[in-house]
Amino acid sequence: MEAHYPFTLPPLPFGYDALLPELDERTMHFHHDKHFAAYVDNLNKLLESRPEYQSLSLEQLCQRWPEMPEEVRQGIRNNAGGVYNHDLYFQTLAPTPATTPSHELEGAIARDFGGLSALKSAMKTAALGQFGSGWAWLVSDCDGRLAVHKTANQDTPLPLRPLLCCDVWEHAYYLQYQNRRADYFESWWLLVDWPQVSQAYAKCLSCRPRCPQP
Ligand code: MN3
Repeated sequence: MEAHYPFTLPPLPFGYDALLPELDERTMHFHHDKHFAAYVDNLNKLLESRPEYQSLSLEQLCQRWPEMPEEVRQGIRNNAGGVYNHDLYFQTLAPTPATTPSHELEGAIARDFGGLSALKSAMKTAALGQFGSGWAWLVSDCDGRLAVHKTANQDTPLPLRPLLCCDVWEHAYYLQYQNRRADYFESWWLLVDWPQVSQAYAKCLSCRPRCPQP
């Protein structure tokens, strides 16, 4: 999301029932229209009286909160992150059956993890190992090397390039899966929009600033 203040809620890129049976309509409605929308509204409210930050992009807001005054710092951190993370989350879900990664991404996954099933295991370990609310991520560095990370709350892995994320806040699955985060993860994995993730990786390779060489 390249946008600036005022941010708008991107529409869900498919119908609310399009991800059944893996994610149900009620979960999608609350997650997108209530939770995601609240992050957008709260971020706009925080920025309303802060013209000095209104020209910052979402990615800049996600990375520059540590230098902001205390009264807005935590709010910007939580809500800019909430907008950024949910934007990627909904963009990288697709109605089943999902296809496979591009040749280029598949090669990078084989090189950096040993294959798609090893990547899935690493993502699952991150998703299940995140204590409390947070996210599991597939990221690329500026040289195209892939890694899996987890973040707490609404923190992002920026400036690493996020390619794919699994929301492990209870609001992402509790209505349908209750406490069964592992079952939700398995369902989420079936919904990954690999063409979208591959496109993000290709973009990352084409405009990367090279990592500083040691
Ligand atoms: Mn969420």
